[in-house]
Amino acid sequence: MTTTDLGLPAVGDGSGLEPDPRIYAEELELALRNHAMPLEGLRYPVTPTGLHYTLVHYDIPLVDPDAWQLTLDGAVQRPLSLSLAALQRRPARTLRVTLECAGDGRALLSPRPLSQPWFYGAIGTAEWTGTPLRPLLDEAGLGPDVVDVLFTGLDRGIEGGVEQDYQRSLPLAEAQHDDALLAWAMNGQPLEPQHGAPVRLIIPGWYGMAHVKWLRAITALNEPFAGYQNAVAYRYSQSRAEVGEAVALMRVRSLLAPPGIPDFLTRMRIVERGPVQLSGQAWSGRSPITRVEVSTDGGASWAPAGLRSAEHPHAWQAWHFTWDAATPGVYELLCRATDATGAVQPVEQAWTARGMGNNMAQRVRVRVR
Ligand SMILES: Nc1nc2c(c(=O)[nH]1)N[C@H]1C(S)=C(S)[C@@H](COP(=O)(O)O)O[C@H]1N2
Ligand SMILES: [Mo]
Repeated sequence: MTTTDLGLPAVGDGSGLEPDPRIYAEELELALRNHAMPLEGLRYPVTPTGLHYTLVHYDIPLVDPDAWQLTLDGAVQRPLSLSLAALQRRPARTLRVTLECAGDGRALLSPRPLSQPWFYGAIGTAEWTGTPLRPLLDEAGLGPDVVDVLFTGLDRGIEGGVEQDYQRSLPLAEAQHDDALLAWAMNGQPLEPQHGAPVRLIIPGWYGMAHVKWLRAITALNEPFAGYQNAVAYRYSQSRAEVGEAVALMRVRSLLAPPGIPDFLTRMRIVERGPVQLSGQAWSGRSPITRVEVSTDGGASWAPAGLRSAEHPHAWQAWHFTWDAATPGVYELLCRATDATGAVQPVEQAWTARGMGNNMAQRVRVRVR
């Protein structure tokens, strides 16, 4: 039997041992450090910064912005070193981008992979301001054999028994994407410590793990990066031993803003009979949302919702639906989105060993009174 970093049984390791269906104290501790967006945050087109989810693998580093330097080196002709002031003198852009943690929904899986136990809401949308990455790569002069660009954070820890700086690479074409930004502001304010101050990468469309925070180095590589976060942690596989496919772009997904009022402990929603206005958001990595459907009978039947067009191509799209809740009783509501590639959210979640890319249709229990 193998164990996780916490000394708890690892899921899907072939040992046949399943974790306790109850949440472990270690998972609760992670959940308190890394908060989700309360789902009422779906009512805002741009998530207020304090409501945006956060995920930090190790510790939030203490960084002096005046002493901070970003290096750009590796397989380049002219290595660069930039201060924050130098970076901020460069052309700036602001992009509205939805970020989602690839592990969102992990705690709904059975057996439950042991990690940050997200249920819903590892999600948020912000206006990110920074300078485009591509001109910097051009200035440094990428070598002819570059295939990957590696982003290194100032945070360090141990994961899967491996001591490491937090590092993620992007394939060259993604690092050269027009909308890849080195961002120093979120919603018009300097980045807060938990969101990567003073500078983080924003790579629209990718799950959260690619948006490296507390950036200290960018390194052009002639070989694909084989570090832990790329090669081991963020994979779709049926066991921890299996390498599987790399986690990359956000899968199509939608969420429902909580209707009515909640019961404090169970979070069951209570609404009055009659027409109920339902609304939410829908998004997909690099593809606009073309359809959102709502079910008010546990998935037996579906009806189309109204959908806002994708004015901000990297941000979620609002949807709305009027439910005629004529008869008192308990109902299960679902919403599911379809994107322009034809990808649809599943109603049942396919299980993976690390609990990544969980995009099944959300279920919300509502009592009509
Ligand atoms: N340096 C560094 N960058 C990081 C992480 C981290 O732990 N260290 N976590 C990643 C993960 S898994 C996610 S989901 C996003 C979360 O970004 P947020 O906390 O600003 O929402 O940051 C990513 N960038
Ligand atoms: Mo994440």
